[in-house]
Amino acid sequence: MSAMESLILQLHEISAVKFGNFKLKSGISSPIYIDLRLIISYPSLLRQISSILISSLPSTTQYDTICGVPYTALPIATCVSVSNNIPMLMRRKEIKDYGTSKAIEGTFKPSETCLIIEDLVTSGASVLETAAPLRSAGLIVKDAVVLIDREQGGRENLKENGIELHSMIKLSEMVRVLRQKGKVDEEMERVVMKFLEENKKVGVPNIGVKARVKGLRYEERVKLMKNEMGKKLFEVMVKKESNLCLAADVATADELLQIADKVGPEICLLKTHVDILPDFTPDFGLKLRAIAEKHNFLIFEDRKFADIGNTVTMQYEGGVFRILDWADIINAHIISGPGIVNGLKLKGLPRGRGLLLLAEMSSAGNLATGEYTAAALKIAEEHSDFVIGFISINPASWPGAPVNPAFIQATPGVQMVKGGDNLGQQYNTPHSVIYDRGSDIIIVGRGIIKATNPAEAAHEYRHQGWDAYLAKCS
Ligand code: 5BU
Repeated sequence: MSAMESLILQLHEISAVKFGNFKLKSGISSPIYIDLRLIISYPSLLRQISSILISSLPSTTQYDTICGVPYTALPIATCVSVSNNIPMLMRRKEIKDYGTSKAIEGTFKPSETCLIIEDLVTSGASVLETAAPLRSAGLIVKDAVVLIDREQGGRENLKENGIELHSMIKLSEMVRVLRQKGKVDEEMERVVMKFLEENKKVGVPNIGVKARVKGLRYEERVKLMKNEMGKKLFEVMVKKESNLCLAADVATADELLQIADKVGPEICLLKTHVDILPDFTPDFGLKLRAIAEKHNFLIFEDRKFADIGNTVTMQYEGGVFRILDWADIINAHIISGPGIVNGLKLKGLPRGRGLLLLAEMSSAGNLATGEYTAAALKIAEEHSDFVIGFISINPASWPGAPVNPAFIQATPGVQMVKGGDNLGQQYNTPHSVIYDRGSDIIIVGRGIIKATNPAEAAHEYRHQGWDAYLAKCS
């Protein structure tokens, strides 16, 4: 008899597997019920489960720590931790409002990988509930291992959220073994198999509408950021209590320098479209940098590079604008593939610059969605020495959200009232962008530059953006 068969028989023996008619948490009636809470009363069984759980993982699975899904998987995770000498973390179901009020207990380093351990997966919702606070604390969650997979959509739901499910026992296999060993009759096997066939896909409640996760403060996130310019941006944000970026789309370079000086105290970042300035001169960069230094903000040229690696190196460094000389941060589309990042990095990294990838856009009908957005995230992870984050619209809705908090999310399409212009721009409010959509920086253009008093308007946007950030962290 294989170890797995023996385990299945023991689970049946202790009545952790029952046949009959049971109402599940999701509301549906099931002919089979599994209660793994019982295993703590059988230490030798718990020990067997823990050792098979780890040995059943593919050898390529990497993890630095493990975390059990509360409550049933906590003793399993503890046992795995102790017998394999793997550090463990614990996720609080209820966050205390005194003391440290941490969602995750235990020590870990940012960017470490955490393996989730679960007893039973149906839709995968509980695994996702545990993955969310781990991810927002900066841990990478890519795999979950489960004792029993009920084969009701959990694997697929988790995959959509960037988690691969490894299961020791599939429910159908379990029933087959119990039938072979004479523990259930043919009729019950048929009923259970029919039930599994008919209930293959159980939707995750609220999938897409992710539970709100307390945001990590910028002071913590700066420690996760690899790129020096990205670190500097977080530091400026903290120092100035500002997550406001001005989109300085004014008519002339002169006007730009004037508004930069007026609005400078309110912003962490100033965004330019240098190719719209008719009076651009080679000393523009120097002048803007002097104002940036005076008011302590960074400069972001919204160039949206999109060509092959070799071409963008020249566009970045050369031409009339010589963007590399004066822009702290630039951005790029990923339509041409990761070569564009390599090209820009070649020039930008030695100069201490940072790159934002366009993962989403604000305009109606744009094509930067779904797999495109996911590809941007993947490229960013692979180039986190240079990529500091994303231009995004609703990162809280991305598969696998919350997105790695090492990355900064900057969102255009922001005004005090939801709406749009007549050329497809779509606006959301500072609060909804920062609090609901999980962004970090609001990028505001016409909301400020067309205001009667731009400095006053910027002051108001800064307050709204910062208050939403504070609310998100509390
Ligand atoms: P507005 O005046 O607040 O609508 O200006 C928005 C700015 O952000 C403007 O400079 C755009 O070029 C920029 N932008 C955007 O609106 N939407 C996007 O998806 C991207 C950039 Br990327």
